Amino acid sequence: MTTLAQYLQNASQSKGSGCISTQMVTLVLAIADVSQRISAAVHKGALGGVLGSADTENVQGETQKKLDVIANDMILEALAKTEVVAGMASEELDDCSPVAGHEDKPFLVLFDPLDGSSNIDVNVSIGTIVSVLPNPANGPVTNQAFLQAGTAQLAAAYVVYGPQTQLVLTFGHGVVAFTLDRDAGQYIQTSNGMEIPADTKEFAINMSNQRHWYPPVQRYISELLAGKTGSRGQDFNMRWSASMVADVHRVLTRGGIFMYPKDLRDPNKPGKLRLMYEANPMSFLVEQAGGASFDAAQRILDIQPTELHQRCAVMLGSKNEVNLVAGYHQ
Ligand code: P6P
Repeated sequence: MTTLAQYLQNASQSKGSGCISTQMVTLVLAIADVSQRISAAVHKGALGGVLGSADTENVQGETQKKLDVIANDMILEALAKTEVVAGMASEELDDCSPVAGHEDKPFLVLFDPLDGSSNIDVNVSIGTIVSVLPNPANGPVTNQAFLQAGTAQLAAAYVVYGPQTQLVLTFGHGVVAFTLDRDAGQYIQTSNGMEIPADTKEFAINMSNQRHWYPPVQRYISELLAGKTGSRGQDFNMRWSASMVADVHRVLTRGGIFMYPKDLRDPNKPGKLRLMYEANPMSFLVEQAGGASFDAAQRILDIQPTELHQRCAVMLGSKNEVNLVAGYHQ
């Protein structure tokens, strides 16, 4: 039974390329610790008086849930205390949040504190998504410092608050998973190398948007729906949790393709999901597990960001399916 602390300690002492710094150990332990407190608040639900709307809006113009704001503030406070973070950016904050006096610290951290928060009040799995970038450390921390391609990430993680609370993590040398032992207050390693099968029979997309999709997605999904009677010659199954963390965790666990494509509802909007703290960390994890992740034209991790909260289309998961639908876009 390896605890997260033991795993990180071993990784910091490994001689190979998988070695991580002691500062990264400090950061990940702080993320794990605050996620345990978020998990406790999530699982208390109505009994903790934390459900419902905060009656405020975030930069996306979305109504914030009380737990969104609580989780956001908990993470900002916890990571500032690590003294290894120069600044943070969050879905819930208009601009980045520099850590005063720490502009020379090694990490920039971006996060979606509680993704899928529309599910909070109906007791469906939600999660925290985290992306770690190097701090350029060339002066004060501004939004510009965060605008690095996904390939620059030093680490990516999510915590899914579901029947179990699980932490899934990569430093670029494979994907490991830990399950929270609530009694012991410890994350225990439960996977030493998550791998996404190259093929799948399961797809995840919000079918209510079907009439708005562009032709390549129309074609791809109609082939899946045709099943045995169509060109694919096999039946497919559909899942849609309306929680990216829950859907991506299923893909990492048993394969699948997850899609949130750009559509005709707003041709100026490249998609719904955010690049910096949703698509990039999830794409890093998916690629590290042997999957693929594209927007419509390119590998998501290669996108050069221009805005902190920019959105992108997402097609990620089992690489043979992602490559097939990406090919339809060419
Ligand atoms: P829709 C949650 O709001 C989220 O950002 C992702 O977690 C999820 O995959 C998607 O939006 C759900 O979107 O349009 O189906 O509600």
